[in-house]
Amino acid sequence: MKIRAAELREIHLRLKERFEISSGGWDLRRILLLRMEGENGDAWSECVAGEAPNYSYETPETAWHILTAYALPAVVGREFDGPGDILSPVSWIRGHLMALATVEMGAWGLKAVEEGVSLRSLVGGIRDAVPVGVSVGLQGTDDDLLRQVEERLTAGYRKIKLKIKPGRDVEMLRKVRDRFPEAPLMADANSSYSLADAPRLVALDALDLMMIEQPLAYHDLREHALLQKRLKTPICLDESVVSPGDARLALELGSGRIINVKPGRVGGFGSSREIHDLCAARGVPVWCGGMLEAGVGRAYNLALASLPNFTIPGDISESRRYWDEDIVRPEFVMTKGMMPVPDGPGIGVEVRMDRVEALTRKYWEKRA
Ligand code: OSB
Ligand code: MG
Repeated sequence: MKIRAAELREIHLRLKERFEISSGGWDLRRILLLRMEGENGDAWSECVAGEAPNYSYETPETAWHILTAYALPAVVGREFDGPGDILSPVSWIRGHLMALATVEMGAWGLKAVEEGVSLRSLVGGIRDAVPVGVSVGLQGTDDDLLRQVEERLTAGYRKIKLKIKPGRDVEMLRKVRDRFPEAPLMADANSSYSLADAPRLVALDALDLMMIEQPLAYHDLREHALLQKRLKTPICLDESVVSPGDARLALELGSGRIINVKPGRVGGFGSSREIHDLCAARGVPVWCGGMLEAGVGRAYNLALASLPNFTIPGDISESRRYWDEDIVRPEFVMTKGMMPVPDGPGIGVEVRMDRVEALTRKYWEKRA
């Protein structure tokens, strides 16, 4: 596969409603979109770096820098076997996995286009549709939260993830549980607790949650293992796992019993598949997380979530949960909590060029 040109842009896309987590919030997404041209077609990919360095240290600025100063100049004009070696010229770069994942995933998209197959079959997916959930941000009041949960359950979502932080946890979740005794609920703390808060977290065991996501510090697998020993509820790791090696260590230490795989966080589909496989071999389920992606990133997440060990509903909600209008056609819509996985060639949805052009704030390109 030869990369003949790369085109990077930053688009601004307003969320329908603010999304808030323990460490900050999003109103507007500033999304980097990459288009790579091969000899036989082109493919789009999306960078998931958030606007502030709260979830990860990466931002649109750092990703733009890594992509335009290093990664894209190193791949344009060169020949590769495929997605597995596309990052080999920049293997010396430390970190910046969200930036690099944009290129790696784009190579999967391009390979699918050039071979005339769907991304889903190229990556080894086995499902036509996947069960999906929704992530509900912190709300101003508990009544607002109850209304949100009701609306999402009525829409058919099969897992409701509630963001928590110290002071907005046990009592708030108990109200939701009392109102919806049977609902598939989980909580995500985004690293806002310490081991000293263990009693608060142990109190969550009474609420029949599917899991508690990333309660402790993003770099601390040891403390997650100590906490898991005290909790009945499974811990699910998000921020703490950025590589297959982290996943292996986490499972060996007992830091959690479930892993949320976000391909952007771990550097692309190659390491996502490795994490998927090593979890499958140990009987540990995984699910596909989200980073408030627009339609391009969502198409990649869906393809990944069609792999066999993605058995828990992912944070892959419908386009209309995020945007007034998505950047792809058709938009992502679910039926009874199941989202069809596109099966056309490549990512299986069309990028709406008119809309992308209108939303573009910054542009860069390089041709061989
Ligand atoms: O922790 O999973 C998270 C969004 C931005 C940053 C971190 C997270 C999230 C979500 C949103 O929970 C999931 C989605 O894309 O719907
Ligand atoms: Mg999370």
